[in-house]
Amino acid sequence: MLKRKSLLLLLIIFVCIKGFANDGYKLWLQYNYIKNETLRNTYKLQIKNLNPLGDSETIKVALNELQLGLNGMLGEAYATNSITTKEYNLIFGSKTHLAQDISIQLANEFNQINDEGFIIKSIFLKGKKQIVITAKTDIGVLYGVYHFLKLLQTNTSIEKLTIVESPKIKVRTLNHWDNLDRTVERGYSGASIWDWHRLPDYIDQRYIDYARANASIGINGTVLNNVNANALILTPPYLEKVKALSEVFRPYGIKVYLTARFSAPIEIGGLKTADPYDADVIKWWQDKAAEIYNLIPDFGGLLVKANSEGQPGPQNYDRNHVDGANMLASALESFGGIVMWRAFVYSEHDTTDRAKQAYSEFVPYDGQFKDNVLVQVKNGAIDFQPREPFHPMFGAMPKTPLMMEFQITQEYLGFSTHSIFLPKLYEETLKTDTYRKGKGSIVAKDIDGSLNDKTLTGMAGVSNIGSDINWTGNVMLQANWYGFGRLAWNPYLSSEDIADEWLRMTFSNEENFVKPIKQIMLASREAVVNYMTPFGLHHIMDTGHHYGPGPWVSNLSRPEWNPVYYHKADKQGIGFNRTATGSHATEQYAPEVANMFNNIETCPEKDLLWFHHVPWDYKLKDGNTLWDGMALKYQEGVNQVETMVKTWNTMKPYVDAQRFREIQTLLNIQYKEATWWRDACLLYFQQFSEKPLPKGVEKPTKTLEYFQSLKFPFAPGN
Ligand code: BDP
Repeated sequence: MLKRKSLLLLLIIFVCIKGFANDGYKLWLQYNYIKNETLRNTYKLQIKNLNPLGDSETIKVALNELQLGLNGMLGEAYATNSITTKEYNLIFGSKTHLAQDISIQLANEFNQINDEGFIIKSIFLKGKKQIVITAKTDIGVLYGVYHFLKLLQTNTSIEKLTIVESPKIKVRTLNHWDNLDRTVERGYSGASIWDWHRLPDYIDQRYIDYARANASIGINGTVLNNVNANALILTPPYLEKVKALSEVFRPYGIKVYLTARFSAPIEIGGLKTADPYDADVIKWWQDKAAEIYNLIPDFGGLLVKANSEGQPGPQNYDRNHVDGANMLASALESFGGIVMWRAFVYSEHDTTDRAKQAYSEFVPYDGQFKDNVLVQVKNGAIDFQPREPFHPMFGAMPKTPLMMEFQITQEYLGFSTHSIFLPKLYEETLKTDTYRKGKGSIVAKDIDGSLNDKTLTGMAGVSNIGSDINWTGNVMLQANWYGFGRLAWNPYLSSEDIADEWLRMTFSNEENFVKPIKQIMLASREAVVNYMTPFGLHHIMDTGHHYGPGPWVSNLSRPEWNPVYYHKADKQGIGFNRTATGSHATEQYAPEVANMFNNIETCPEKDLLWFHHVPWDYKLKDGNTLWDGMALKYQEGVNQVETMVKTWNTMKPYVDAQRFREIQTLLNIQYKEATWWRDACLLYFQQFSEKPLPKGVEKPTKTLEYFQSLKFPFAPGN
């Protein structure tokens, strides 16, 4: 028996070393065999025995993960044993199960953690060295176990450990824009992973691996369905399916949430109205909540898109956002549920400036929402562009919990073909100063509640996950799922550290690999801004599907759906005047910020055309005219992708054949599409600037008419 086991292990090791096909399914939980013998032996010396405390489902999950990880990385078959027999135990369990002589040693650390936090500490017990992973709850222990495995995955010393960690944000969710027919709105990684038809009976292994991946980065909630909601999800057959998923996720600390279609009482309840003041409607939601909690006692709550892009909402009945949100919040509150009410609203009747509408509609309601309501705000005021200034709502509602909404799926950033490292974008928003309470009032402080002592806090990421074998359509984009989770745990982390650990866990610890690839990842966000929307340009993607350039589009029924509305290029110049001489959008920021944006001299050049209509021959800081500078930026973006391609091409020795080739192919496509963006945009804007391309910018090889003729009737995600 033992012999067979060791043979199997040898085989696994052989496969790992030889680098057989790796399809990316294992994400950052690769647990590759540690080839460096010295390091491996140091780890083995310090981990002899696994000692789980307690036998909850979560502790079983933690044990399984440790065995999977340690067996893979150290090539040992780890068993469990009782604590005192040997030294170098790895003890893991919650505080209630700890022996007194251990918990006494950790009293100080326990004071520093919250319910989801954890402690990893090297201690001495009866003169023998031990490592303890503990927490106030079993979920905390599981988070600690993943952190411990990460130490080994990133080849970090475990000699003298004192790690004390707690999440800084409470609600850390993925938002799946998944439909019940398994299409995914703005999804570029295949179909929905939720196999609704075969649920509740068939539990796909994917659900378990999805939960593992999320728990490993601290994501504790998942909204299963699209914000453009279908009321059917709230009917009994679907709730049974949701219940089945909740049971898979529970041991991993992940709660399920659903989106609520505001008109559900009419559509599935047979009522005549969905008016939040109507007694029958109120009762209908209360009964629905009771029905859900009866099936799923730890159900997280509801996410609502109301009165936005055609979705029904309280305004259909002359009520407001507070009326709608509070009605649902009342139904959920006795069960501990929350309402995440989205601030993504803009109306076709307001022709002034779409960027101003969410702030105008929501800020006056500050302090009126119930305690279990979060207002979920996109990072910028328009819509998930490659770059947007931070949303003016951040910091502006001191009495209302604002939940950050980032997009992980790349609706406006080239879909899943473009390898863009998004934590760089997230970090930029989180670290920006709102000046709402003086200097240092950065967005992250509003999100984690510290700016105004908010206790309910949250961050949501619109998922990029689908049925593709590698989950995200491109292995490089797994980093965005990973990075989102890490920032939801701690919004002060640096994107550089996130890239570093992700690369080591996903691919290799070889410095010759990590260093150059980290560099291209960190540059990739600026690259996409450069080749798509430099200097604050935005929303000039082709229409509907948002794939490829379409700055010329001007024929859509709603003005603010047309790219021309956003860039406003004419013979004089280009850009949207949002200053005091324009739409006045800058007034929605704190005075320090408003003044900075208002003045063309102090407005950061990265946001120039977001706030100003600028003459073509305006002198930029580097002495170039705006036209030349813009053209050079487009070229720079293309050059940056070329560097990405070239750098990746030299990485063959460090990456298994399959992932190497897939990423290489995708980067080549990205290069092609970056040149497409450059050529199409420059040819189009040149009609207005009437100036030649400056030296250093390659001549387009096709005509503007050619680019305008391109059609993509079946582009995914639309
Ligand atoms: C936009 C998408 C649309 C979403 C909407 C939203 O184009 O598909 O439904 O955001 O966030 O970016 O509700």
